[in-house]
Amino acid sequence: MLQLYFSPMACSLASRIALMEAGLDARYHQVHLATKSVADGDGDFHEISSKGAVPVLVLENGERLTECAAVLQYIADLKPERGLAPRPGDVDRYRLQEWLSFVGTEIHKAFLFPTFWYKDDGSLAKPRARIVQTLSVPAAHLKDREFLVGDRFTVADAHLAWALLLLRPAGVDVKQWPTLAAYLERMQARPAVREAIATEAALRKTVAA
Ligand SMILES: N[C@@H](CCC(=O)N[C@@H](CS)C(=O)NCC(=O)O)C(=O)O
Repeated sequence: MLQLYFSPMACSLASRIALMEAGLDARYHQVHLATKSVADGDGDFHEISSKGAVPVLVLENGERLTECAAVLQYIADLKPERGLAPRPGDVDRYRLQEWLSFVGTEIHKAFLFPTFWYKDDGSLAKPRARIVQTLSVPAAHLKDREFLVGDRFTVADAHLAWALLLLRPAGVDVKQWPTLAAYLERMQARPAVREAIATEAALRKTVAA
């Protein structure tokens, strides 16, 4: 069975959403990122991945895959009939990679990561200013589209929906982009997305308690 190392509401949530949208069972291992420990294992998360970051997907053959973009596409390709990624060779497959890269670098690493990991000593002013311009890109793209790529839900939507969910705790109101607010609502109305978020939000509360 596939196994996913995750931390509640971290970027690994997109992988949980993808697994659920694909209808794939997995064993989930919760990681405490601050201490790099695995809740149900022998403890040291660095023994699972030298990167010390989630997601880590353990494949059926025991290989480990990291990086949201790779993990999400791998999951999508396990169940091509679900249409979670366009087929390789289709130009939309590269559109999908374009969005996965954009979310992972321009939104996650440029804004969410520093906001959650570093103290605001003034150094967050530039990322905060830039995120407004960054988010105007998917906002414009989604003006008359339901999904990021093509006309159906893909793993790129799982990735963006996760990033948008974290805007509020990061102090940014998604409502300033009505198309993004409406998109996030649509994504959250999907049963798999709703269930994945509810599961991790509950775990997050337990961790915080
Ligand atoms: N480039 C990686 C970034 C993964 C990442 O930064 N994950 C965060 C959680 S959202 C993490 O585990 N951070 C812990 C750390 O970097 O120490 C990816 O796209 O998967």
